[in-house]
Amino acid sequence: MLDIKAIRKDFPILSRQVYGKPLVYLDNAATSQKPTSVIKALTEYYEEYNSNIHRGVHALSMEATDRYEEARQKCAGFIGSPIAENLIMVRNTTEAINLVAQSWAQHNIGPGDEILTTHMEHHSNLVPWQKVAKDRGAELKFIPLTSEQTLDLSDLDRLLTSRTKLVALNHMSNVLGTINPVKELGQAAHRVGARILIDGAQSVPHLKVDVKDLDCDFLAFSGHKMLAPTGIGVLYVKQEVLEDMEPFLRGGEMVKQVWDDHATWNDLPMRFEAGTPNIADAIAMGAAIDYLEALGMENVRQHEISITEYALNAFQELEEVTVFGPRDMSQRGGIVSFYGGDVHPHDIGTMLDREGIAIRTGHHCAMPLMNKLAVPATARASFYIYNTEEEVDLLVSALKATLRYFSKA
Ligand code: C6P
Repeated sequence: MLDIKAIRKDFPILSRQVYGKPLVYLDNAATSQKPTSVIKALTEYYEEYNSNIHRGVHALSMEATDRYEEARQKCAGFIGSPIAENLIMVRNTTEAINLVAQSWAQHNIGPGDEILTTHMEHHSNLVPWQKVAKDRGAELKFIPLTSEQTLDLSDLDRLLTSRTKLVALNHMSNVLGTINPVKELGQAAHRVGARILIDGAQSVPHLKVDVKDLDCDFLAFSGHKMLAPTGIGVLYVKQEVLEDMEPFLRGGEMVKQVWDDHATWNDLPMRFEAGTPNIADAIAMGAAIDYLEALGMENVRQHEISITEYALNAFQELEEVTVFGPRDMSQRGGIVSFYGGDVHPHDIGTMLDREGIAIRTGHHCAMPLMNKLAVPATARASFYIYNTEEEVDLLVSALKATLRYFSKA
């Protein structure tokens, strides 16, 4: 069990007010808030040992290098990778997926090959594959959705064939909260000789994700959704695949030797980290992982199951509201997207904001999914370790007042 009261004290921003009301922050799927320990890790770096890494012989540089590599180790431990060198530090999930598209897919996917994805992807895990398919003469295929907005795998044998070279899907949908069976899909992909990329942007912050257990080829995630600063993320790549990848960006740090007309590549993972990396934010991500590990990811998940169930029950009172995603909590995370009848999600978001309640509204960078759901946009509340049932009550009563207001308008 999480001690939510104690946790809330670690997040300075949670004590601020918005329009004179206590902040109710329910936009965690967009980005999470940061605890004091993460903010402190950032200031400590700049105040005490700011310097470039992997190239200095002076004390500050060696200290910063050690802390940066320690952060990589912590990220590796967090996702169950026995080897830290299999992790490439990037800016975010989007960059991680683009790295795979450029460095692996452009060289391993050819004419007539297929990439299998789903109708519930964030644009970050769709648009790069559209480009690969176009450049390489390959075809994009989609696993359809069931009426409960889970993946419909009934036709998987037809969709996944010897032509499939990559299965790319999210572990948890940022709109529906649906948790996808990525382990089973990985096994199915491997049976036909395909690789699997898991977009872990919404799962790694909220569930125990273990790359060995999932046996995935690629896992991408962002620090900013899991208590770390913006501008830092991770791409995990299975060893045998990593060795087969071309560099992404070219320049300093990623080379071993350079001549006038050619160069050789540095060891892994530096080969994929050209230029000065985001040192401060990587170190602060290490602090974020320490924080989550101390809570225990099982406890994080349990808390989110409990608060999401509470929210789903409370939403049943709102007859005019459609809630998306599966009802079974074993198949969903702490994301509740909804559509309030005749009231546009942006109006709902604006009215809730006046009550100090931060939710996200819009297409959530998942336009093809909006088309499937036949809505222009949704409103979305998303929970994390510091959210309480009282905050869900505030959300529901503000939502009731909003719907009442618009029904009179
Ligand atoms: N979703 C949301 O509000 P970046 O922006 O690169 O850190 O993450 C991209 C991304 C990729 N996949 C999934 C499943 C995601 O949810 C996101 C980010 C945020 O839903 C911002 S659009």
